[in-house]
Amino acid sequence: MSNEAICQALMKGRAAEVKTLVQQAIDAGAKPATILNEGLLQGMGIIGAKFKKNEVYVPEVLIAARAMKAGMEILKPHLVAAGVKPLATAVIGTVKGDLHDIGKNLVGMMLEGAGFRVVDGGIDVPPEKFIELARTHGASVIGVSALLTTTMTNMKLVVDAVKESGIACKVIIGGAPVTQAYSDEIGASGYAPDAASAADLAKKLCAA
Ligand code: B1M
Repeated sequence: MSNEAICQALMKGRAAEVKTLVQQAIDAGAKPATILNEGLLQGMGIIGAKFKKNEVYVPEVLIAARAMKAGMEILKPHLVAAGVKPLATAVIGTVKGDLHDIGKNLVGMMLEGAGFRVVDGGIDVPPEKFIELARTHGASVIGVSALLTTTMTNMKLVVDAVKESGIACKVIIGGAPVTQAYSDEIGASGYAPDAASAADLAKKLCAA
């Protein structure tokens, strides 16, 4: 019951309520992993699915993600104490030369909502920084965003750098000018049209 309440409050973006409900669930002896999976991740998963179908929009996703963050602040120490590990680590960033970060941030939130640990490299990220972050943090996935037709070509440099480095890391790409055909052309592991699909794709690639 309390996980359902957490899920509903998260979907409505009620950060303070999510915090209180998570604390109450912990005090009542609920397992941290259950609160995470059946409360927070469940709610974020539903928001992601609705976002894909255009049933909710960017502002709703942002406030739901903020509520998720608020709940995670309370839950994180309990997850660590219980030895609950994230699904995998994803490094994200906007490609070199590109300063747009709103879509990239959404991708990060959806990945976190799907259970990933996210390392955000920020904007204007050169290929060697993606590699360094992936190595340092043991990432399984690198997510690259591009919003400009003039910078999307730099995505190939990231794909090539990953191949040359020998790290076992999938590269997924996205952003307004990016297409599946472009992903195929540059040899990326996959393309996603929106942030929720990016999280689904990352999960699929990590499971494979
Ligand atoms: Co810029 N800009 N901008 N801009 N800007 C666009 C992209 C543009 C289409 C506007 C236009 O002309 N109509 C145009 C690009 C044209 C082109 O290349 N074909 C453009 C331009 C030209 C420029 C400048 C060159 C303008 C100038 O200075 N002359 C300049 C470039 C700066 C640079 O990057 N070097 C520039 C600057 C800026 C601002 C700084 C002012 C600002 C960015 C602020 C910021 O990001 N913090 C800005 C903005 C806001 C935009 C528009 C208006 C909105 C972009 C956005 O945030 N959309 C944009 C026009 C538009 O798109 N309508 C435009 C919302 C966001 C949620 O969508 O990022 O597409 P998006 O993310 C989507 C999907 O693409 C996907 O998921 C999200 C949805 O779920 N997705 C991924 C994104 N990353 C993904 C990664 C994945 C998977 C999916 O896997 C890893």
